Amino acid sequence: MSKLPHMAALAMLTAVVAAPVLTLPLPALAGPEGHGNAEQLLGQAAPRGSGRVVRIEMTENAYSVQRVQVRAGETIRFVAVNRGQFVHEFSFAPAAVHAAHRPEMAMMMEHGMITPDRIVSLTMTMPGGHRMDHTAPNTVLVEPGKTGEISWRFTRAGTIEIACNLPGHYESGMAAQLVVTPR
Ligand SMILES: [Cu+2]
Repeated sequence: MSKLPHMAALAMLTAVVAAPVLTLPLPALAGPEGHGNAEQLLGQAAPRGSGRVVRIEMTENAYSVQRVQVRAGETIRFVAVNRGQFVHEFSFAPAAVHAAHRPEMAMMMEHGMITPDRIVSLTMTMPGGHRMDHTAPNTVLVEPGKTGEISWRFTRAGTIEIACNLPGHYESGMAAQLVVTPR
């Protein structure tokens, strides 16, 4: 990946940014690719509000469930309630996709898009025109006291991971298994 001119500008603006973040290839920094594709996500988004409700509470730093099991062919309406003091993410993807997403989340916090207890903006245009965003259909950021939801139609069997990728949260155990059994 070539060094892009705006990355230099970015580095000057944010002297405190950790060096590893700046070495990320550009496509990993934003866009739905950073959150996985339909095959990896075992299905696709369904109309908002549709599906069987699976309710999950979020606190520091844990989900109220360790494992969610659904069946291929089902539409699930995940309702993620934040009962904690800080912003939490409800998102599902293969573990490797989450891992790739975590540096992006750290960068969003470093740039003030997200503070520990507030979502300032889900999109941001960087010097040079590169956009950072957190608007993929398989993830929702939820402020304290609020509820986020995702309706998803599962079409393939598999096991992926529910994770909060805010800095330090996954590392302290904010993850659960999402198992999709065959039809
Ligand atoms: Cu969290």
